[in-house]
Amino acid sequence: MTILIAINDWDPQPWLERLRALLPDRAIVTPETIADRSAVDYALSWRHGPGAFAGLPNLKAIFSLGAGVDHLFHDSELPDVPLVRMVDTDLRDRMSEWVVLHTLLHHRQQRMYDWQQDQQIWDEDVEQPAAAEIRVGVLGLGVLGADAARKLALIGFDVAGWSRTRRDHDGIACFHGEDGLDAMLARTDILVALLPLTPQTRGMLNSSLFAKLARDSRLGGPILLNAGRGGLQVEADILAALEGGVLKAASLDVFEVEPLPEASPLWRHPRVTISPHNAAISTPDTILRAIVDQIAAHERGEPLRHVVDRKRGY
Ligand code: NDP
Ligand code: OXD
Repeated sequence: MTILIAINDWDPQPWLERLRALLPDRAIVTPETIADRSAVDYALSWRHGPGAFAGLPNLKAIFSLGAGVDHLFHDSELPDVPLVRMVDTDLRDRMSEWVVLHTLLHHRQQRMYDWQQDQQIWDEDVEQPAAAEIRVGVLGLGVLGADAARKLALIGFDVAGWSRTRRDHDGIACFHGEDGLDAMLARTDILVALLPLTPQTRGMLNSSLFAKLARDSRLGGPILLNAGRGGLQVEADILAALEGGVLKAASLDVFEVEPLPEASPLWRHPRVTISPHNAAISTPDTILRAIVDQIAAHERGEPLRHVVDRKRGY
């Protein structure tokens, strides 16, 4: 059995080393070292180059090294085999940490206190609303969104979530479909985007959506958190909304173009907090263990789990 691993934008070396350690009896190849294309059974990808998986007659499945699979669809020669996305507790917990961190950063007005510290200002009189007074709306109630929503609710926030199909989660006000979106936005002070990038979701974080957010936030205006995908957001609209008071602040982990170009005004915007697409990083050990387990189960005749629905795009 040969496994082909194709990685762009991340250092492939730790992945190769870990995979070889986990599967010492298997041939592990890259697009550059592949010798016999007919020997490849499984392929692992993070933003693989177009055509990297073409002409593999015995390929059984392609595994994404991340939860998102939009990167796979950039390849017009993607073979017609099952695509498996990453579902992993480590990835899930890391994402929830980012969401909780940034929700609290805005809720507790930490950027303002950073500024006050810099200015040596001691001001105890700034209003601190309780978590229960802050309405958080999570776009996407999948593996990551549902966990983040649950953890925010545990802290005490008034949490709602939105999905494509109906979902029910205790303690979360659940909305779905197009009608459900407007209803959720109207009761949202902090909007958290954890949607996959699909033709339906591309560009949806735009001026028209921001205008539907609640205007009576105890935080002084709506706040956007996006750790889903940069393609969900229209950055010119975010900047205009910040300037026009439609948004109060934003925390962004993902961008239309990554790395975020030096010239982007987002870098220096005083009310934008940036992280470099690392809200939930994939670590070779946990991710590859999950994939190796799936391959072993598949070889025993068990069905693959977390298979992507190509029509839905996630
Ligand atoms: P899931 O597939 O488990 O969940 C996706 C959720 O989005 C589901 O609730 C789904 O609805 C909903 N959804 C999809 N399309 C629509 C739509 N058109 N309208 C309404 N709801 C929609 O994905 P995960 O939770 O595992 O991951 C979400 C995304 O997070 C990934 O696709 C990836 O882009 C991003 N990500 C970012 C990382 C980072 O470091 N920044 C790390 C990992 C992931 P339904 O429940 O009805 O299917
Ligand atoms: C992912 C990511 O999709 O890291 O897992 O963006």
